[in-house]
Order: sequence, then C-alpha cells, then structure tokens
Amino acid sequence: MNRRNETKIKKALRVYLVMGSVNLQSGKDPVDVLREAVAGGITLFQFREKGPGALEGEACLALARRLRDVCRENGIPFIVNDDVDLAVAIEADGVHVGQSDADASRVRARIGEGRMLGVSVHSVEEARLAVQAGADYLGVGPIYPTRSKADAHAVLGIEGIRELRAAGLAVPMVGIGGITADLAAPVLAAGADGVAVISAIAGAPDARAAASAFADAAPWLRG
Ligand code: IFP
Ligand code: MG
Repeated sequence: MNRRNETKIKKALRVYLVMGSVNLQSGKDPVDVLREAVAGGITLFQFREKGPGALEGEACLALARRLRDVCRENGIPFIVNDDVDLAVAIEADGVHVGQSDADASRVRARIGEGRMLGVSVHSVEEARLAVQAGADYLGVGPIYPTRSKADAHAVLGIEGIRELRAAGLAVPMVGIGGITADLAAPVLAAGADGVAVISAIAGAPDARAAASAFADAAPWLRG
C-alpha cells in the first residue's frame, strides 16, 4: 500500500462507526441511525450484523445494500465485517476480519488491492502478521471493557496502542472497545488514528449528537 493511501485511511479512521441491526435501541431503523451518525460526523462505517437476533440471508443482504447506499451518497467508505462474499457481492469498499475469521492474506487475495482490509489485533505479534498479510489498518482492542462483543479479548487499555507504536508500527490503527466520547482523547494521544465505536453511537438516543461528541473529542484532527 502506498503512502498517499495510508494518509487517506488514517483520516477515514477518525470516527469509525461499527453497527448492525442488533446494536440499536429497539424499534429503530439502522438506515435512520446511520444517516444521523453521518450528520454527526462519522468518517467510516462497518456493517457488522452479528450476535443474537442478527439478520440472515436476504434480509441481511437487503440491509447491507441500504446502508451501503447511505455511505455512497455521503462519500463514506463502507466496510463489511467478516463476510468476504457479501463484501464482494455488494461492492463494498473493504472488509474487516478478526483473528478467528478468514486468514488475512487469503482475504486480501480475494478482495484485490482495490478494497480496504482491516484486521483485529491484540498484540505486537498479531499486528506484525496482519501487516505482512496486507492489512491496510488495524483494529486494536478492547481498549476498555465492552458488552458489544460476547467473546471479547482481555482489556488492553491505551497501553495496547502505545506498545504497537513503540514497536515501530506506523500502519493506520483505530482503538475499539468501550470507548465513549469522554474516553476518546487518551486513545488518540496514545497513537491511534481514530476511535471505533458501536454502542456509544448506535445505541445512543441521538446518534447525531453522539457522533458529533466524538468528532469534537479530537478537534485538532478535523479538516
Ligand atoms: N476492530 C474493528 C475496527 N472492527 C471489529 N469488528 C473488531 C475490531 C472486532 F473498528 F474495524 F477496527
Ligand atoms: Mg470478526
């Protein structure tokens, strides 16, 4: 990946919303919530349709398309969690995979160089392997305790970010896990290019206000 792309990706990572239909307050339409979050200033979106009650098959596909269209209308890259076939089928801008999902180098081979590849990591070792496999960015976490993921790894704290930077890893990276707007600044100060958020935006009564609180958390990164 070239440097120019890296700069673009770092900018896109600033306020990264990760969301599926199960992360919302009951009765809300994910498309409305995404529109609100876009209005509040999110810079990247990941469709993560996972957990109890998650949509499957045609319903999942239909929702993915609607969310992708909102992203396209607003110039926000649309990433799909785990499902490479879905990502390719609906021409997503990228894929995010975890350590227990498909091997990152295989995912890279399937999506080509034109799509973004994100990989979840929890250590310097995993981070190095992910970069070798072709990751464009890393998701590092959980930074703080979280309830959004049933099988979450042990909490890393902002030290998790600091260690990767201290090890010389310059790759774009985002902190994820339990990050609220009040807790975003230390994550960025530790070296993250942005923060990834599920419940603090998707589960908020006002997704627009919630997203803009994150955008305000690092005003020096705006522009
Ligand atoms: N990190 C990220 C991201 N997404 C995930 N789904 C995850 C970890 C488990 F925000 F993209 F970095
Ligand atoms: Mg995963």
